[in-house]
Amino acid sequence: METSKSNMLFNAAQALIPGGVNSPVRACGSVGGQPVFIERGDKSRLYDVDGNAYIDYVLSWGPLILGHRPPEVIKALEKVLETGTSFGAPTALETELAQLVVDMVPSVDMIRMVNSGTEATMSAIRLARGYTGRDIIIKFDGCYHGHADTLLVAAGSGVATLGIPGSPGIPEAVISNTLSLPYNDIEGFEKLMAQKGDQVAGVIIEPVAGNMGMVSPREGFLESLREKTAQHGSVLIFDEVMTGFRVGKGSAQGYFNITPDISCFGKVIGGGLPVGAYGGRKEVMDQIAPVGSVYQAGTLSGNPLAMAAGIATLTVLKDDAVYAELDRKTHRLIQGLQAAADDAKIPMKTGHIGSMAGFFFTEKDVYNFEDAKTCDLDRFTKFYQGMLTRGVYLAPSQFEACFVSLAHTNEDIDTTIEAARAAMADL
Ligand code: HOZ
Repeated sequence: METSKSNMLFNAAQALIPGGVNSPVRACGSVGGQPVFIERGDKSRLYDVDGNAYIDYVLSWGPLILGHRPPEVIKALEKVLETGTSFGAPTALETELAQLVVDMVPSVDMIRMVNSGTEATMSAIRLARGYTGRDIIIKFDGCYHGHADTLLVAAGSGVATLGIPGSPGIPEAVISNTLSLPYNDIEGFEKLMAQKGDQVAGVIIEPVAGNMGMVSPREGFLESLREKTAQHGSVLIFDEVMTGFRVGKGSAQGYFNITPDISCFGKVIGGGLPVGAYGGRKEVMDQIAPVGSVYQAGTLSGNPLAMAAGIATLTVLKDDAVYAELDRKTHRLIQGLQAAADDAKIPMKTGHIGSMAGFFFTEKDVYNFEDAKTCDLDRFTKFYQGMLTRGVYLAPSQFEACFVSLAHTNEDIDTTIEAARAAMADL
């Protein structure tokens, strides 16, 4: 595969940007080789600077549920560009996007726009602590809620990819009130809540974990979080940055029929532009400045370009038929990958909820981060490289998820499965 231009650009980037990237996982360190530099995207495809084309299952790590350059989003951005790019003052677009979210997520009465998933979860934690007057936060090993100090404890995604326990630069005092338990550990959670529940400000969870590979909640797990937080007056925070508007029209909370107190969004809600958001009941959100005294701010929060992209995206997603199509395509992909592994007698566990998917090279079911870490990471690396050279772009880490867009065709899916069959022959 020709990569000389990518290699040249990567060398130049490394002289100026740590690791040559603006976010660690895309350096491809854990899967060997070097990142390809992208020239453009269109529909389901990425095209790199050396002319290689790829069927894209990263989709900018989830935001591009309509695919690259969907006409609805491009048209909305062109319209805003006729009036400006940012004003630092309210616009009707912010209210329009807020209304779309409130209409699609019944647990959300009010919502605050920010610029990333990290900002959304960081603000949600501060809100939970301000609303309850308590300090303790419970999270779950392998969940990644962005890189805010208080949440970089036993985190997934890039922290897991790089194999680092947390991060230097975070004082022990800052994380002493962050307690982390194994994902799906109902007994451990209920024991901890029995001991400390009345001191717990909030419990934050990825309702479907997507940053340790894709790991689904066991039956009763989310229900236990809801029951015990309500019992002890703690705030239940669903980090739906990845699952929001991805696993279904009502997000994961609609899929599992659980009502959190605060929801965090990102990725899809921005349609490819930088948007994060957090929302919940009015009683809780009224604690946020300027109404309440829990402070959070952002120069580019509610940026009109980002709002327009989010509005255009969610407007398409209001149609139930869209989710049926996304689910059908993703099911076709996952079924095909599983059949390919079974025929090649390669132990592989696959799964999807809506158009969020994942796979592990293992014969055991994966219920938590420890299970995920014991999967065959060498085989993942070989599969990743085998798929890349065959024109299929997967997340360069076992500890990420895959995504399908509305732009993916049956032919794309079938081509992917053929590539997987060929790549598995080399495993
Ligand atoms: N948080 C991103 C995926 N879950 C990581 C993206 C990157 O490091 O490039």
